[in-house]
Parts: sequence; C-alpha cells; structure tokens
Amino acid sequence: MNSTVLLTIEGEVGKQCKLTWNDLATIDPRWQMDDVRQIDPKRTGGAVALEGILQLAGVKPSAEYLTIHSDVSDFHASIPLASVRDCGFLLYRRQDRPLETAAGGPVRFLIRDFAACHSSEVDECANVKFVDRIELSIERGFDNRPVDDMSHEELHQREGN
Ligand SMILES: Nc1nc2c(c(=O)[nH]1)N[C@H]1C(S)=C(S)[C@@H](COP(=O)(O)O)O[C@H]1N2
Ligand SMILES: [Mo]
Repeated sequence: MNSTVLLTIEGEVGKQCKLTWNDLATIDPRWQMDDVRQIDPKRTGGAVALEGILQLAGVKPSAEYLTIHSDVSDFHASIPLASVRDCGFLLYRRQDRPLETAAGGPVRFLIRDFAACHSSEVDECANVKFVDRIELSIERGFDNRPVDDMSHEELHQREGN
C-alpha cells in the first residue's frame, strides 16, 4: 500500500511529483490539519493544505489555474489557483489509515467556505472526490462539473446521494 502512487502533481511545476500516502503524511506538520471538522462540520479525517503540495512540487508563477482531476471517475474541476490557494485542502487520512472510498478517498479535495453548487467557480461541486491528479496550467483546464440544476440532479442520482 505504502508504495502506491495516490496523486500526481503536474504542469506548471518545477518538478512533477508522484505522491504516495506516506509522502502526503510526511509533508511538513505546518501544512497538516488533524481534524477537518474545523473547516467543514460534515467531514471527519485529516488533511494537508494544498499550499503544502504546491510548495513540494515547486509551483511556477506562471500557474494561473488548478485543475483537480479524478481520472478514475471522470470528474474534473478547473478553478483559478488564486481563489483556492489559501483555502484548498486534500483530505487523505482517517487517523493513520488512508481515507476510505465512501468518504471520497483515498484523496478528496475540500474547499473551506465553498459556495453553493454552481453559484461560483469555487463551489461545492469542486470538492472533487477520488482525486488522482492535480494539474497547474496557464489557461483554464478541463472541467465537467454540472452546469445547471438538471445535470446536477442527474449526477447526484448517479452518485447515489
Ligand atoms: N469524483 C467526483 N467528485 C465529486 C462529484 C462526483 O460526481 N464525482 N460530485 C461533486 C458534487 S456536484 C458535489 S455537490 C460534491 C458533493 O459532495 P458530498 O457527496 O460529499 O456531499 O461532490 C463533488 N465531487
Ligand atoms: Mo454539486
């Protein structure tokens, strides 16, 4: 398990990173949040700040957009990097174990103070579950979040929530 790559960081970065659970867990404690209930009372588990990962990969000043990909479930959200730099987190642990699939694991994006679904670029829909790749880019990247109430409803039905 420990050698399994969970997350790739690529694009406008100094070095592309392929991170295992241990890599996430050993990011400097100043970027770790032991209990995400402090940012979202509906969630439990531990997270690492997006900023900690950006520093690890050496994000370039040219990076304007952050695209959070779940290639495994074909769900993608692309948002201006500046809008989530201080408030984006990656939920990845439940005590000393990987976050379970039912909670969107092994890695789930979580925005502090997200807006209601499709009311803004930085909305609840951008809380991508099963994240496997984070891409930094100059232009906006791929995004297939639902754009209206109907497609949103359909998605939730499919997801069973
Ligand atoms: N991989 C993946 N992530 C996803 C979705 C999805 O369909 N697939 N739905 C999004 C939408 S539209 C919302 S509103 C939130 C819902 O999160 P929750 O099920 O934990 O409440 O997850 C987001 N993350
Ligand atoms: Mo949503």
